[in-house]
Amino acid sequence: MHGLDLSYFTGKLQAYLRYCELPFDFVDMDTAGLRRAARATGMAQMPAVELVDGRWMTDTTAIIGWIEAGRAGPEVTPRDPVLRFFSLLLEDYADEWLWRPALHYRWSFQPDTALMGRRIAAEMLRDVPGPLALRTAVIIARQQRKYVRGDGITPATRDAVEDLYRRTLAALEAILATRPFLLGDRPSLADVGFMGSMFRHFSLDPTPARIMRDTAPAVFEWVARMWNAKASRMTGRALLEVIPDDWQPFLGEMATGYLPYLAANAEAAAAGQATFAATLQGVDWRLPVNLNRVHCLKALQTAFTALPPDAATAVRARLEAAGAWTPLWRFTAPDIGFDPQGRLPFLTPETAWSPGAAPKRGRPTSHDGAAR
Ligand SMILES: N[C@@H](CCC(=O)N[C@@H](CS)C(=O)NCC(=O)O)C(=O)O
Repeated sequence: MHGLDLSYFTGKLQAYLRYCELPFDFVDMDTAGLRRAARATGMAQMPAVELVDGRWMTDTTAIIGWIEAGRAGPEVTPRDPVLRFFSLLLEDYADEWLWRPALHYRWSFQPDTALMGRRIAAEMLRDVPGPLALRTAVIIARQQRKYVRGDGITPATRDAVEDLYRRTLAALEAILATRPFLLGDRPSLADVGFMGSMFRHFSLDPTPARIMRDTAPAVFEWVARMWNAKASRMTGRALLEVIPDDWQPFLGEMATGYLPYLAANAEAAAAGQATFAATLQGVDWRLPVNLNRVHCLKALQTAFTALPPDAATAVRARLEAAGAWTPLWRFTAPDIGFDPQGRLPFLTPETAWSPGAAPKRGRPTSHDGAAR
């Protein structure tokens, strides 16, 4: 696995592979390593997985999906189609909707910015010439431009970003007071999804880590429990058979925040816009169009459409009760030409985008906007 010891999605995939006890070598990316991964997968993002047969994989959700489909039995994906749908939904929500607060805490608070700027400069940018202090300043400026100011975070929206983190901790804390993992006595895809933000960002960056230690010690403990979990020690332990009521706070956030955001983002992408305005949970935002998240909406809509009839009825009823059904379908995700042959996680520069799709400069790594 090529990645970085401080990266959101690298940490998520490491936690999954460790849990499944799939052996891998970890290669710390430098800028040449990122370019090499981009040449192999068509995506300048981490982590990237280089298999022993020479094939490369990108995108943690797709990588986990491919591994789960190829094993004797899935390790974290529930077999029941209703639970599977909601686990995918929660994984996607955790991946994408907690990204903004995770990046905000890392790049808006001085101690976090100084520490992580220096670490990225010394680790990822170790093959870039120039003094460490200059490399640190360059990476801090880039991250703040892209992931703070460029992702709609202003004095007017900042409280909403921080409130989302605190509400998420409170919801997780309540769940973990009653059981060791989010869907029962062993980890599921939902736990893997939340490891992205909770592990490498919120439990380790100084400012959010202090909030976690002070207000959500059970979440702090769960992060370590997930990191140390091994599937071979879980025999006999079960997942719940229905979506628990204590997932309701997340479904509520999806109904009022994440899914309306995905719909507005997809609509703006279809109109060819670079940014869009949206009012979410009473807060006015100006946000960059994110093509990766058009793909996320499409994947969720496709996952629903593929459900067997009984499961579709049950999923719809639960989404309607949470107010999440209407925003899920408010806008049908347009075809943006990403992965036209359905090859994920085995993308290459030739297959990642259909010819004539998004302008080259706007093709996302993953969290890039469409046209910055
Ligand atoms: N959807 C992708 C997201 C990967 C991703 O966004 N990785 C981040 C680091 S955690 C990245 O490479 N960002 C590139 C950048 O900041 O330019 C996945 O699940 O693997």
